[in-house]
Amino acid sequence: MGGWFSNLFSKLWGTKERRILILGLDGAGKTTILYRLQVGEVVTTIPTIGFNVETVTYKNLKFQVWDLGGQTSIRPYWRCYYSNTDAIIYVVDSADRDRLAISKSELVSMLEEEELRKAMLMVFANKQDLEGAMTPSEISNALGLSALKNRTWSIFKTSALKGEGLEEAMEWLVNTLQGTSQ
Ligand code: G3D
Ligand code: MG
Repeated sequence: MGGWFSNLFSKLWGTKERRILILGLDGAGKTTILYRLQVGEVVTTIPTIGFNVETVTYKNLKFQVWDLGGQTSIRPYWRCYYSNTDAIIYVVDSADRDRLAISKSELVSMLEEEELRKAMLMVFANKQDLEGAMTPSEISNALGLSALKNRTWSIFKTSALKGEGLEEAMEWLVNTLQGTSQ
């Protein structure tokens, strides 16, 4: 069990389930992040419609991961996973300039979902270790984050590969979730 994780998240232990979605285009680094949390077994399920959902559950926390983008026909099925989401971690490959526009449109359509109205948003500008990686402010501008209305959000620079930036980001998550407790 990752020591930093349980120390950090201990503030949130309780009976209330906390649901965190980790989303973004394929290749952004979501699965790597999930494993980096080192909170236990990652369980992969393939709902009948055919998209992989990776889940890690630890105490009252549940992290769920799937890839956005690609087939639009499966989109309605994502809704099954949206209810009671506390936070969305939106992962962007900071070196993938070509797909940033697609990443933005996926983010925008996801945030339109009624069931995600209250979920806070954390954007991970991932792969900061790569040469030519865009800065968080470039990514923030490209995603139009400053235009978000009625949404608690923040952006973090991370390198899931090197394990950098994840703890700081998770600290923000815990503190912000704590502020919305009961
Ligand atoms: P996904 O789950 O979002 O689809 P993955 O993405 O976690 O599978 O990561 C896709 C590839 O990017 C993997 O490489 C992974 O090692 C790499 N990756 C993830 N995070 C980082 C990062 O911060 N920096 C760098 N340089 N690479 C990263 P492979 O080679 O296994 O496909
Ligand atoms: Mg993956």
